[in-house]
Amino acid sequence: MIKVGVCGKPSSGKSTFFSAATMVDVPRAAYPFTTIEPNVGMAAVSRRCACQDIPEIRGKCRPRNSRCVNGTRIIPIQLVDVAGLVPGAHLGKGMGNEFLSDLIDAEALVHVVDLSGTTNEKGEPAEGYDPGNDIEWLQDEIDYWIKGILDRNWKNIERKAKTRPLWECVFEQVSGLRIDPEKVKGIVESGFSDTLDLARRIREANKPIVLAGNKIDLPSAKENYERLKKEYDIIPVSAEAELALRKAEKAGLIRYYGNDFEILKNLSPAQEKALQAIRENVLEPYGSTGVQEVLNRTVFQVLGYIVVYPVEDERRYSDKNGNVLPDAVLMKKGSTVIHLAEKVHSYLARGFIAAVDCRTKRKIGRDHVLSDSDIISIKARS
Ligand SMILES: Nc1nc2c(ncn2[C@@H]2O[C@H](COP(=O)(O)OP(=O)(O)OP(=O)(O)O)[C@@H](O)[C@H]2O)c(=O)[nH]1
Ligand SMILES: [Mg+2]
Repeated sequence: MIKVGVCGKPSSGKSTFFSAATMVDVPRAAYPFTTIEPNVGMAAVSRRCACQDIPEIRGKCRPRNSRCVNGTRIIPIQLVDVAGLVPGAHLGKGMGNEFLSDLIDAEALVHVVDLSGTTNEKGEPAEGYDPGNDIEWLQDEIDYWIKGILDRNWKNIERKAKTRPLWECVFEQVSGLRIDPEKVKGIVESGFSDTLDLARRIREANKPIVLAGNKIDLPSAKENYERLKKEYDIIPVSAEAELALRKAEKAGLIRYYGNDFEILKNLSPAQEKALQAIRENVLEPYGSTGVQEVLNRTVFQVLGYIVVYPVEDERRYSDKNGNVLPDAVLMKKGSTVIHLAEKVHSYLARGFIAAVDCRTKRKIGRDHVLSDSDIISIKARS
């Protein structure tokens, strides 16, 4: 399963983002280092469901590994929330950077930045702090953490490299990062000046970072966002608003549509005021709270995943029990039919005979490259 890490300075709203995305209740508070041990939970990405394109099955999905809600397919991913990082963490400041090993196998990082300027670089209360200061140094701290892994093992790497290619020995030490060996080969063979340089290039290839500009509900965040969006690709987010809306929905108070909500029950004046403020300060100006947008952008745009629907019955778009579009599988762009077969079940790959593109009813071979929203039936000897 895809794993995404949530990181940033203390009090930027990482745990609130995590809670809003997973609905797992974890401690959240306005003092630094509320989180020390990592929180792990299931979040989801969302995409228009393939059932929407095919009149016979529209709205008839019976998913097993995901959900289809009003024509949107909701597919689980794993989210990890960790302690806050501060500048100089690699020198032992704050909680240090060793806890980043909780993110070692994350495929991408969401960097939660407090755009409101109400907390300083250590996450302490402040006024008029420039969040522009928080964007770049986090990358350096991650680089130093990877450098730490390399340095601890460097003697070993050098010794082994006497008889084997250097890149292989480097790869062995960083394979926990779930990095593609070919990428390590390319980086090592193109030359590097020191282990920090090597670490930086491994991070760039291995841990893309998506910027979540949090606390956009606060008036001071708006100004900072308008200024910083010219320089950075930053998504406006209100983790707190998303959490409030999802909790209100869970309690049956509202129906939440992502870009707006409908009140279902009589609310107290305070509840109504709070929800109306979310509508005016977040949903209307920004179109959403940004939490789902951050996860979708991370998985589909930055990591380049597509959604593919494997089925057994190509006419009914179902498994053998008649469940329509039972599974939605996240595959890397460029994956082929045989990659899908391997992912669904090893016997499908071993006994592969042919596959059918269920939309066109055409036969396709093992090396056919998959497209987003493909519905594929694989025939194999059992
Ligand atoms: N206004 C506003 N406040 C927020 C938002 N997200 C989080 N906060 C507040 O910011 C404070 C810190 O939130 P946390 O989620 O605990 O922050 P964290 O980054 O996990 O902090 P540490 O675990 O200490 O590193 C809390 O008081 C939250 O209520 C938001 O979107 N808007
Ligand atoms: Mg936290």
